[in-house]
Amino acid sequence: MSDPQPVYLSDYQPPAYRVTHTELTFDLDPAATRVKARLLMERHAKADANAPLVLNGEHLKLISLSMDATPLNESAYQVDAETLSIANVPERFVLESEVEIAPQENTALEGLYQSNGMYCTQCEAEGFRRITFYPDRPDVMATFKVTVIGDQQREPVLLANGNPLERGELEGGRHFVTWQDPHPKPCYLFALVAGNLHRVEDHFTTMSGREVTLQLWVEQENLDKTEHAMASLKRAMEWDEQAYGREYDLDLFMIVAVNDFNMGAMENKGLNIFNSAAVLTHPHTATDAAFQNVEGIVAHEYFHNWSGNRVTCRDWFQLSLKEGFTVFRDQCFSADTNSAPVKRIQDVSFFRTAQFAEDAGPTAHPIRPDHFIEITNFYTLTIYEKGAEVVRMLRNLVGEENFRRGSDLYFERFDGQAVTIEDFVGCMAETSGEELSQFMRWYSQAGTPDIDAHGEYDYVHGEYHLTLRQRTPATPGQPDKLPLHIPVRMGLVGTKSGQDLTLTLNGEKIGKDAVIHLRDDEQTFVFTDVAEAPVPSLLREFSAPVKLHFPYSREDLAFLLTHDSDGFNRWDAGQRLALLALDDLIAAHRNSVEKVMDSRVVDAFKTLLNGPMSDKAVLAEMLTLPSEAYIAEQQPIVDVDAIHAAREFVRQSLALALREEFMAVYEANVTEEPYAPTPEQIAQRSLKNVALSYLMSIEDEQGLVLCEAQFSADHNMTDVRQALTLLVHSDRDDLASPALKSFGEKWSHDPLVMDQWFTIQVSRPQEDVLERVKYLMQHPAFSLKNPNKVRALIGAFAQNRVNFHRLDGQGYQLLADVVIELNRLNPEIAARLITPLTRWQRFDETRQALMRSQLERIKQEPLSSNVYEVVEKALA
Ligand code: 0A1
Ligand code: ZN
Repeated sequence: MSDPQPVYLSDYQPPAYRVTHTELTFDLDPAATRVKARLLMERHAKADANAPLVLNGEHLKLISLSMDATPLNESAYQVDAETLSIANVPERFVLESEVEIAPQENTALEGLYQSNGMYCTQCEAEGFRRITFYPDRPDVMATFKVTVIGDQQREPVLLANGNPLERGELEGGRHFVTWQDPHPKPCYLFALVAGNLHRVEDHFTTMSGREVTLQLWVEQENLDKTEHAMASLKRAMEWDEQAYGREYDLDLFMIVAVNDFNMGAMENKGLNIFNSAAVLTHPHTATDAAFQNVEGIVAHEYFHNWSGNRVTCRDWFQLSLKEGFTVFRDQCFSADTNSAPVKRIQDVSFFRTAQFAEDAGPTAHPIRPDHFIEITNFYTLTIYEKGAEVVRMLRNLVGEENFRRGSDLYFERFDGQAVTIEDFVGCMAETSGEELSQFMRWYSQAGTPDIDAHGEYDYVHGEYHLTLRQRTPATPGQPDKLPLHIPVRMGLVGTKSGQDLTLTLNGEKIGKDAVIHLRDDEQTFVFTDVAEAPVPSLLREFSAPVKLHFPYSREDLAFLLTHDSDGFNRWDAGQRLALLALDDLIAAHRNSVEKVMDSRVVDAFKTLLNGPMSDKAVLAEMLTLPSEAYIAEQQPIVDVDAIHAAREFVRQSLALALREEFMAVYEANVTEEPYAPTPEQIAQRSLKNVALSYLMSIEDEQGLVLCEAQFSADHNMTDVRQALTLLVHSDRDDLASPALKSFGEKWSHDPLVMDQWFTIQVSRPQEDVLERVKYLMQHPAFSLKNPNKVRALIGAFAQNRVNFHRLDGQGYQLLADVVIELNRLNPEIAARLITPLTRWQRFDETRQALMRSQLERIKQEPLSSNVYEVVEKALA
């Protein structure tokens, strides 16, 4: 708790001793679980013969310790708060220990803890050291044999990684199961679950014809919420065989749902543990977005079996090696399974809002950081999502075929090993022959590159000159940046023909849609044989994670919106057009000038609404305005009230001008079909619900009737939630209050639905939200110990921009109060929750001072290393 010190990548040393085989016995008890460990250990060939053995261990009560069956007396070893050291050890030895731990006291949810009375574990990144003394680092890989002993009544189900080997009854109503995992693994992939669980079972035949049993373990009342996750798992298994040639490698694959979990899910070998929110679905309790999220997370964890488990990370600085690659894999899977353009639009839209903000703030870090205090603070959008963007660029640079050959080589060459990002990129370089050394800078430089683009059409020579200039802003600890290798996918769209023109660069025809490579600070690309004046379509499909600035006129954007052959850029043109209009309105609001709606935006929307409805999912995205958070990202100083007012004005103007169109779209997309999470149905619902939200923005009488009817029809959660949200976010409390009440009563038994009930209420724009948050914190369904509840209520409130940023500072104060309390209970969640306060530089001086004073107040507390690291950076 005092002045925690950072670890540096440059200090990496291979372990002096490794564990070749690990045997564990757990005698479960909520207050005093006994853990016996038997470790077969040997000195690393290159290690000094006098190197002491140093094991990690925290919050452990040591009961006994012996080496090669001889008990060690107390002078032979040393124990402090974090380690156990033994000065003299032979080259090979068997170390046996017994420790006591208290799962019921564990509110940090790292190591072995209890959730709803059931035992479960979370060991990534450094949680195993709370279970037993061990070299808790990913480059120590061992086979495991684990015996779990529990009470037959309370814990009829006893699970661990691998295959069950033996089971039996013991005295005193106890029983045991022994599990064996033949695949060497680092201890962060260890898992144990014990409790009164129920299962659904299915089977999968792998490409080589092996039968795998698939089990989903849940509490009894959730048995009817497992179908979609199971179906998603089977699709993911098949996809990984086809797309990457990867087959599952055990006879059993298990997923367990737990209510108390810090993150989404965890890829423990053969025994994935999931936050119940990331696995349970039912048409009446989960929205389309939740269904899609579950599919993606189930796939993500499954894909880790190869990208993460069979081939793992040498050290935690390499985290993006497994996470960036696996996110990229799950993105491609979801794109193949659902609507590819919509998946890309949604991913990029989220990325440009949240990751860009992270990259521009005080906690900005490279995809491969070079130091950290607390690794759990680095499970970030940069490591995950930017890491995935970099893998995507790599695939586009080397081409799909070389990428597949590169990944085959990577999995084959490094199977069973703990490796680095260089090993991964090296395989891609090897199979493609590409020079990737400049590209590697993406991994070490933080910050989002700005690209200033400028184009000129030379009528006389029929040439188009495109100049691109790149600059990556300074980030903490990195004042100067080198130029990156940036692939820019592009086309030139002829203003007469409305078609992509053939691109000729340096005398060579490169197609109508091509990638140009920006490597220098500034480069000019001269396209010849350009027969008509074009509008450039740049960074198609978001080919690099950069901010692209081009001085498009509104006419250019309206043109691209209808003519660009790239669906992603059509959507982006619409967003840019809306942003230009929003800019004017924000300025008008600030200057107290009357707001006037840009007719070009109305015309563009009208064209969309009257155009072909062939891709409803994309259309729904195109009709959605940039979020307040994304608009804020574009402003030099964020004015939350002006942004909110401007966006509402645009919504209402569009609704007034296009009321008939929205009404028609709504009616054309109502269906009585039974709910299914199919791309077709999801697209219809999104379009219908976007239309409804416009109608409700003007509290249109007919819209209100439709909204109430949609709520009462109770057809599926997507429709019910949207209707309830629109009612609650409207000024019609007379309609909203009874709806909220009946919903809350109906679902009081279902924690995942109650999470939604909390979120809907605290994200409304009205001024009473702060009081509501305080009131709801006392609600019996709320608990600070449950991360989902904290996210649903407090996290959602901090995203409510007009209310969180109240000028009296009470929003900030409430968040700081919660952070201070959570710092004791669950440091990992506490550290994540601070994020909105760390962005103080983006606001006006009054708010800056208020936000900083709350950070200072947090800093006065005795802090966990997690919270300490974030607050230090935020105030630096
Ligand atoms: N590896 C998991 C994410 C995860 C990380 C840390 C956790 O606890 C501290 C839990 C899960 C994934 O990528 O899904
Ligand atoms: Zn992951």
